Amino acid sequence: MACGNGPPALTIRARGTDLAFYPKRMALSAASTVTLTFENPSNLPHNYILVDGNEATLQAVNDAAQAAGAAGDYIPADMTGMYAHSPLLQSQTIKDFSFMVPSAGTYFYFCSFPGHLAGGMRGVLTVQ
Ligand SMILES: [Cu+2]
Repeated sequence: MACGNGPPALTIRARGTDLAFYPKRMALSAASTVTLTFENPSNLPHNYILVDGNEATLQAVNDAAQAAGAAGDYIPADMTGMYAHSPLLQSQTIKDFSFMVPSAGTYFYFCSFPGHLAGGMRGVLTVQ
């Protein structure tokens, strides 16, 4: 979790064939830039998309991601409802990405690779 001195840094992981993020819950401070290290030692491609804490937004962004398709790495070109996203990580890769933490509130993150949201690959970010 982000605390103490220095820029906040967090690690998120996928595992094996699980359709899940570890951790499933994260907490950050508002108005900071965070660097997230995404480790994907699993057997599947994954990404991380941060959206507002609204189920309808989550589903709409996931629908847009499916429309973007493999050619778009399942990431909508239109950032509507999105606060940040990682690149698509192939199996056995690690990537860092940075983003500005949004204002205080509850946000959802999920993987838009086909079938992964339906499989439960999602989590909750709390910003204080
Ligand atoms: Cu995934």
